[in-house]
Amino acid sequence: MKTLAAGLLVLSLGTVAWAGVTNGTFDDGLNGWTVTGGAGLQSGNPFGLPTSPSGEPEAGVISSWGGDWNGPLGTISQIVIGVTGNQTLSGEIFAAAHSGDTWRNVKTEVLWNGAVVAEIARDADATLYAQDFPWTQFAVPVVATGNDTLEVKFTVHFAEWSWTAADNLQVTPEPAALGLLVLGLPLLRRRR
Ligand SMILES: [Ca+2]
Repeated sequence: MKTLAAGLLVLSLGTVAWAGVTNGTFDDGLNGWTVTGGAGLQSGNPFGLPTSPSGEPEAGVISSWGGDWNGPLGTISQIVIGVTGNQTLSGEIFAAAHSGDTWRNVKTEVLWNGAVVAEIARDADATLYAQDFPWTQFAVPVVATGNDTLEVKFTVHFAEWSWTAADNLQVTPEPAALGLLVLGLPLLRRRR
């Protein structure tokens, strides 16, 4: 009986792990993501990119003199399935540029169903490099329908160096929903 209960618990945890963002930490490379333009997997502090708070690898665009004035130089996106209702979208984002021309700016944007829900944008700076900037952690409320598009856009503008990156993208139940889940666990235990 105990084995059966444990098996059911593993099964339910497995289901929970499957729903939501696939490979949001990039531990499995870029699997699960649709990648466009110059976006790619980043690891080993490439060209000075600081390690993300949750740990490398990260995904992003790092470029010397590259850019696009008409949009992002690269994107990553995926369809988030199996999650509905009020959720919290969280993650870590980075943007920095090294150039004497401040207008060679950079931007990392996180979009949920096409709307920007988190972003970091910075002018270029002639005296600063990637390691002089912090990663930004964000957590924003989103409404999930069970079939939602998560996208990150990396915009760079021909600076001598541009670093844009993202990591640890997760969708988790908002605190109220999480409370219900925690309340439900003792009920399950009693039923055994
Ligand atoms: Ca990571």
